Amino acid sequence: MPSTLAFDVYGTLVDTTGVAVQLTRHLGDRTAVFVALWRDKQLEYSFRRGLMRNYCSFAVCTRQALDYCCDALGHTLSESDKQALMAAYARLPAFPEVREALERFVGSGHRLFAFSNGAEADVRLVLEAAGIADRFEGVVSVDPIRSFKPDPAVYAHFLRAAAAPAAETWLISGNPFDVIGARSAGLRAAWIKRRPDAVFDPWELTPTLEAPDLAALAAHFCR
Ligand code: LAC
Repeated sequence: MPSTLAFDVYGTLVDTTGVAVQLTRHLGDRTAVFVALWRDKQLEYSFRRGLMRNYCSFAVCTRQALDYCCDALGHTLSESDKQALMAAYARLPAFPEVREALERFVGSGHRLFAFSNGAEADVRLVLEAAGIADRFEGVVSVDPIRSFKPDPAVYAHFLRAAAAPAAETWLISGNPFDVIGARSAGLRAAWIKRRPDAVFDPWELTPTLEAPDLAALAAHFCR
């Protein structure tokens, strides 16, 4: 039965650790620590702004998190270095299996959407740079709601924007907080467990499905 599939973008379709290539020049063997803190802070800022009802775009969360990491880890980067890093964030690479897997989902009649904290124009640029924009029927951003995942309002916004019933809609995400948010809002959700040692939050809400990557998930959805 064809479903409506809401693909999370950062950490699910594109690899946020792709910025490491750019950062290694500046940070050497401390790159991995910086990249992980940058991602954690970016998400923390989005959660806090959602709770505070003090919305700024996800790009602002990303940039402020970058500034935080430089201060916290004692790295001085020039404004042009920071702008180059932000530009790299707009050109993150797709995970290797993504393109082919998306093709399989489309070929099986599923409706595919990108559903992200990122503003629509930013998400479109990332998908185009990764060469996967043409796979999606649409891009749904949290931006019109002026809040972030996992606010239930943004999952409700997705269902309205895609004109899809919750019972036939799946969130597909590599981010456990996103999967839990979607489950809490009444959607089904698949967790893409990209690292064997990744831990899912031990809450009462669990993924409907789990797969190591999108190719494995496509094998389940496209029999
Ligand atoms: C997104 C973040 C959660 O794309 O990765 O929505």
